[in-house]
Formats: sequence, C-alpha cells, structure tokens
Amino acid sequence: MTSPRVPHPIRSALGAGNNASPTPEEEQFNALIEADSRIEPRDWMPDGYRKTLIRQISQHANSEIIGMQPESNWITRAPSLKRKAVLIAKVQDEAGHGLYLYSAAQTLGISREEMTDQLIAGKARYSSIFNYETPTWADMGSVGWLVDGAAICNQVPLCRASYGPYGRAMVRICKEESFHQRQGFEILLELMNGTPAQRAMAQESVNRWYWPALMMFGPPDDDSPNSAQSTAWKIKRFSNDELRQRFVNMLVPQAAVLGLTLPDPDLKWNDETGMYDLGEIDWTEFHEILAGRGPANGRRLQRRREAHEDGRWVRDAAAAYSRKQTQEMAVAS
Ligand code: BYC
Repeated sequence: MTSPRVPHPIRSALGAGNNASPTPEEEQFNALIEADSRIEPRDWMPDGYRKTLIRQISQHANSEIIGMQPESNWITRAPSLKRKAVLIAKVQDEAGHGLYLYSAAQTLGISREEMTDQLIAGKARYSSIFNYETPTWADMGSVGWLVDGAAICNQVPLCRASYGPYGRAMVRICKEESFHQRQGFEILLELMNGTPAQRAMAQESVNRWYWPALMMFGPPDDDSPNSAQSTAWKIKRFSNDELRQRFVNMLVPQAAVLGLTLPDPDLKWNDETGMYDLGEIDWTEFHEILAGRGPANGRRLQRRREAHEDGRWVRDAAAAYSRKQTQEMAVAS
C-alpha cells in the first residue's frame, strides 16, 4: 500500500514544467495552504483547485441525495413505529447534508440548477454504494453500520479540508453520520439477539454490503488520478487505501461484538504492520458501477428525475412567492 506522491501546491497548480514565478495571488494562496489555514470564497484560487472542489463537493452532494433512495424504500415497511420515525429522520438528515453541500459548491461559482441538470442527465457521479438494492430490513442495519461507518471514516478528515465552506459543512454532517452509524449498529444488534432467521438475515445482508462499503473509499492509491493533487491542496488528508484500512481496523472489533463474520477469508491480523491484512477487492464490479451498469443505476436516476418533476410546482411556487416579496419590499421602501 503506497501513499500518493504529493506535489507542491502551486507548482502543480501551474502545470508541470511551468517555471514562471508565482503571482502575488498565487503566493498568497500557497501560503494559506502551507500554513494549514482556510481558503474562503473571497480568496483567489487556482482554477484547478476550484474545479476539483466543484467536482468532489457536487459528487458528494449528489451521493447524499441519491443515497436517500435505498433507505426510503423501507420507510413504509419499517417493523415498528419507532423504527419508522428513526428512518424518516435519517433520510431527512441525508437531504439536509445534500443541501449544505450544494450550497458549499455554489460558493465556487456553479449554480444549483447546473448541478441538478448534470445529475439528472446522468453526467455527474455519485457514490457507487447507492447502486445496490436494499431487499431486507437488515439492509437498514448494514447501510447504517457499514455505509455510514465508511462515510464517517472518509469524512472526519474532510472537516479539515482546506476550503472553508466544505470543511464547515462536514463538521455538522459528521455529527449526524455518527448517530446514523449507531442506529445501524443497533438494528443489527437487535437482529443478532433475535431468532436464528433474524441472525441469518443480518449475516446475509452484511455479506452483501461489506465489499461495496470498502469500494466507497475509491480506487487503490496507485489507480487514483486525483489523489496526489487533492492531497497537495489539503482537500484530502489521507489516501483512499489509508482510510479503507482504518475502516476495517475499526470494523473488526465491532463485528465481534455483534457476532457477525466479515465475509473476507483473507482478513487477518498482521503483527508486523499492526493492522489487518485484507483480501482482494473486485475492482471490476466497481468499474462496472461507475460505467452505469450496477444493479440499480438506471432506477436510481429514473427516480431522481421523477422526483425533480414532481417537485417542479414547489420550486415554481417558492420562486413566485419570492418575486412577490421583492415587489412588496420595493413598494414599501
Ligand atoms: N463512487 O482519483 P480518485 C453518505 C471516482 S454519502 C463513485 O480516487 P478522488 C450517505 C472519482 O470521483 C457519502 N465514484 O478520486 C448518504 C473519480 O472520478 P472523476 C459520499 C468514485 O475524488 C446517504 C475516479 O473515481 N461521500 O455517506 O480523489 C445515506 C477516480 O477516483 C468513487 C463522499 O462523496 C465511488 N465510491 O477520491 C447514507 C466523500 N470513488 O471525478 C450515507 C467525498 C472514486 O475523476 N469524496 N470515484 O470522474 C471523496 O472523499 C473523494 O471524492 C473519493 C474519491 C474518496 C470518493
């Protein structure tokens, strides 16, 4: 496992082989990054930095919004009123995360409409994990424990991302994700304390979600084209493989408490590295999903398009109300 090579923030922003001396704005940007300070929307930033952030933050926002679907599938069928209320609150939290993140991306000069259009046209990415189905109630436990667990591992370091609005959005999101992970753990714990059929349902679900959750961290470091530059700009603080490893190290003791087996026969403690060795991930499956050929890709986008159309009257009404307010204020002043 190798960490990505970290280029100098400005030299790489200017492009390889560019020997021109940095402008005062570039020097200022560079100094802020090196001092671990924050870049704010008012600050000058290299075009590549802006584009990288728009790419990552909008993908992240899209993931939160598409990520509502696998769980909303169970709202009408949750096994008790308490479970239904918790699930509704969780899905609503994901909508909120999407909104904070779209707002953070908007500070970089892209509009909400552009991001939505890219998503519904199938031109924008969202996390691979949300292209899997949730056929059993235990999947609500696995999504919380594994998917939100992976999200926390990935997102806690993003609270220190060099771009202020992104880092600040992540602080609140991470607090809510911790609650989400615990509710998933608790669903699985209850199933594991239940009947043999409930225990089997929990194990079968974890078997399906474990490997896709590991893929959430992105491709291996030596196949991650964006990592080196994002690390130099202090958007990413740890590599994809480092975070994946951290996640598995955290999962193993929790799986033992739950009485669940992680479905990796090669998973074993390594005394020399002080970490768990992991089995091979099937990257073909990951690339198939990224190419739009996952189990639920088509349906997720179709549902998003329908929801966008269903919500048109709300957007129109809000815009009309806002116009009316502006006119009334103009008349009053
Ligand atoms: N899925 O160079 P790399 C949640 C793409 S939502 C799809 O390593 P980077 C939740 C990558 O975009 C949590 N695509 O990229 C919500 C790039 O493609 P492009 C979502 C992936 O950006 C509801 C290419 O592969 N979390 O928790 O340096 C309910 C090469 O990758 C994936 C975030 O979005 C993937 N898994 O690193 C429950 C976290 N992985 O753009 C829960 C924020 C990679 O060059 N994002 N790709 O065409 C990140 O931290 C980084 O963007 C990643 C990838 C680590 C994901």
